[in-house]
Amino acid sequence: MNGESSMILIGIGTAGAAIARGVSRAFGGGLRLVLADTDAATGEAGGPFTLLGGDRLSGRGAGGDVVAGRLAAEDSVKVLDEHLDGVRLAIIVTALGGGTGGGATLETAKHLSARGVPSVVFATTPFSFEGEDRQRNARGIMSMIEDAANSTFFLPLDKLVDNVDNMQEAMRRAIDTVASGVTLFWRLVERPGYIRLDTERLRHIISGAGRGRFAAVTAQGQGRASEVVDRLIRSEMLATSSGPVRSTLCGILAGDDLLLSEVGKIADGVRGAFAGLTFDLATVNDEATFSGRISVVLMLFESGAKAEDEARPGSVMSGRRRRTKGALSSGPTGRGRFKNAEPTIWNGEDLDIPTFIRKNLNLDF
Ligand SMILES: Nc1nc2c(ncn2[C@@H]2O[C@H](COP(=O)(O)OP(=O)(O)OP(=O)(O)O)[C@@H](O)[C@H]2O)c(=O)[nH]1
Ligand SMILES: [Mg+2]
Repeated sequence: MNGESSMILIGIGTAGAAIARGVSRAFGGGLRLVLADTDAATGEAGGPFTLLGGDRLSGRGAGGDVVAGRLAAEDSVKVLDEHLDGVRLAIIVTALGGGTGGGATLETAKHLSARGVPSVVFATTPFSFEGEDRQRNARGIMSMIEDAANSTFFLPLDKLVDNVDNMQEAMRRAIDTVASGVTLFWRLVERPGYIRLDTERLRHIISGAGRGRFAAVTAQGQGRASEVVDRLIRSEMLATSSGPVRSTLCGILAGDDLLLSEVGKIADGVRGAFAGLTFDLATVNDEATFSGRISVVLMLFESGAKAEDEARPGSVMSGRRRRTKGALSSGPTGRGRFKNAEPTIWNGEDLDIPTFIRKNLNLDF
């Protein structure tokens, strides 16, 4: 674990902790990590662990009861504080549907906000085959989490794992997808590439971003820049719209061979298809991991940046977000005809999966 990092990954609930553990492994342990669950068994699977609601639930989990998960976290969320020294950005990873993932994520995001630590939540939502109760659990808590956190990405498992009703595959996909989003934030904050996004600007984007959608695609070889744009336009993950696009954050992760013409092609293609009111572009250079390949992480946010007074350093991450849904946007275009397109498989590999996961590489920071 890297105690110097200003970013922490918090995995909440049983599946949330498993996803966070997988993401952390993809980083070769270079990420601050804490896992929190009401189920003591989660702690036995490894990683720094905090038991929530010990007195109330005796380490047996919330049994699918969101209220129990919330109360458990209310009792004990402060125990996370010992992990928060020097933290400037918290990424919460969870799986909605059970009691802890939803309830404890809400309380954790509120607690972080009270401490002035911005939070980005990546949360899977249940498969439809899991049934109405779990869907209801998830739906009931989503907007509350959205209000408490600075940015939220809800990732429907049905879409993450199209045509595969297998939990192992779902877990792998969830890990890969969240890992690519976490990679972008981590690198932008700690090791930016030659097109930098000022850290204050990043904090500003995150602070008022609201609900977002994101997708990550990877391609290599000649034409890789056009290919990533094509595949982003086709991405089911970006097509789930509950509101117009307000701001767009595009991160290009690549090795030393990244050409400026490729950056231009990707920026133009993405801007053309997913125009929002603001468009931010950044590159992350990592020769060891991305050599020969380009990975593009695209985040579309439906709310705007905060009002300027809320965006001042020192106040940027506290206070309530100004809701700007429905405001000015040209919205996403051009996905309709690609809606049912298959993912591109190259040499037997699904290039949607981040390289460092497919190649089982550790990111060495
Ligand atoms: N990707 C993936 N998702 C899973 C897996 N197991 C459960 N989930 C998802 O995670 C959701 C939440 O389940 P859990 O993590 O067991 O619930 P919890 O947050 O621990 O809550 P309680 O057990 O009620 O305390 C489920 O509704 C599923 O959608 C898995 O093996 N892989
Ligand atoms: Mg559980």
